[in-house]
Amino acid sequence: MVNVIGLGYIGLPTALMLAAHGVEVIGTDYSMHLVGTLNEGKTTFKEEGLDELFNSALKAGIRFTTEYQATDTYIVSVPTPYDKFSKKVDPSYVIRAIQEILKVSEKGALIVIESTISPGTIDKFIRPVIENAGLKIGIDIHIIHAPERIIPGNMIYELLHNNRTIGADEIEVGEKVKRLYASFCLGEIIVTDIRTAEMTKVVENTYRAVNIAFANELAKICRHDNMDVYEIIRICNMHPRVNILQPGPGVGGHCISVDPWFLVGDYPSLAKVIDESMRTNDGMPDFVLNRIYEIMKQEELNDITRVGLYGLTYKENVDDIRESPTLQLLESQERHLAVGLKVYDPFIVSDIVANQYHNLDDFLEDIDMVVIMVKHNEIREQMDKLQGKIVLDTQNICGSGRIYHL
Ligand code: SAJ
Repeated sequence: MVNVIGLGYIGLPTALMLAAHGVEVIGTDYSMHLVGTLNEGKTTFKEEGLDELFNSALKAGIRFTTEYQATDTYIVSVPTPYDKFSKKVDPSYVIRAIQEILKVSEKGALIVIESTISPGTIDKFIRPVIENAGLKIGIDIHIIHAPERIIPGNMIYELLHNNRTIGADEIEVGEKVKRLYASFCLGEIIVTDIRTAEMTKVVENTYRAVNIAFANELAKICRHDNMDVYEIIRICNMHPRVNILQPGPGVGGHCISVDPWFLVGDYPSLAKVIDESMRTNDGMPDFVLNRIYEIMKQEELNDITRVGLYGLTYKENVDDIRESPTLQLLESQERHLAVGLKVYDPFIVSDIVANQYHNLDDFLEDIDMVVIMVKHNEIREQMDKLQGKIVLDTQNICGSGRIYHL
């Protein structure tokens, strides 16, 4: 039986996928509310295909509880926040999960950590926890790192199809965990050592962050001399060895905007390009706020309360607002004492910011200028509603009209 610890964005789909493919699974989360919701037969976030997978897993007998289970295999997918000042990973949730596991685990149990951790975390923080409990790693407990790689918005497909990395101390243990994931994973599964697995995960997200920062920097250069950054990137990407990502209003989510900081935090004098890239991305919400003021001036709009931000989530078609560029922009706006921007997002039903709307038509009725922060399908499908509005399109999705870009 596999006990999946942490039933959030990664743990839940992973637990469901294993259960739906014939593995006996019990999911554990410390939140009674979350476990209660799952036990009522409801999922806890929106993701394409998640509800169907949930039903298959329920039929296969998956169970949810707040208790850690006595078993021989654990998958840990608890959050790993980072400290905004030191830029270092905070492994406390993982440590606590391991401590709880050690109280009930069978001798020789496998503990697979899926949570993203900074390179060296297992050596520095996890091994000592096990050793201090008087247990021998490799005999009493096996520690494995199998970092998740799925992208919110396409998680279920990627869970099935992405290649995976498994880091283990002994090859046989790695192969055993590989067989577990191969119960559903159609991609290639590479077995390597733990340090390499830790590093590859952070490097993948760092590569993407640096690429986006490059695109954001190009957007600023092009703005300076009124060039079309999108056309330039489009043409450059026709070169067989160039693949530049898209500029945007900032980089959010709990991955690309966080993981690269682990490298900056651990190697401050070495990770220079990464450090500068992260600052570039983090500066984008302010860049958008400046664009808003510029355009208002140009269009002779004096009332900031007639400007609305479309989109609160960190990216399109998800309901996750962690590190959202829109929230960062609103924070900056408060610092500038220019409070009053209106906000709407079809994925956010509860009230989380001031001046928030819950209906596209009401939102549009009350504003003269729309800032498209997120390219949700809803707005792509209802572009005609933007007619007559001034639009700052940070996502390059609008065709014609009084459109401004980054
Ligand atoms: N973004 C841009 N320009 C782009 C692409 C994205 O500005 O061209 C922005 C998005 O709007 C968003 C942010 O970047 O604010 C991050 O979004 P994303 O779609 O690039 O990535 P995440 O954070 O949702 O998921 C990433 C993925 N990593 C990689 O593709 C290397 C995913 O595979 C990882 O599993 C996930 O991080 C994770 O959990 O680590």
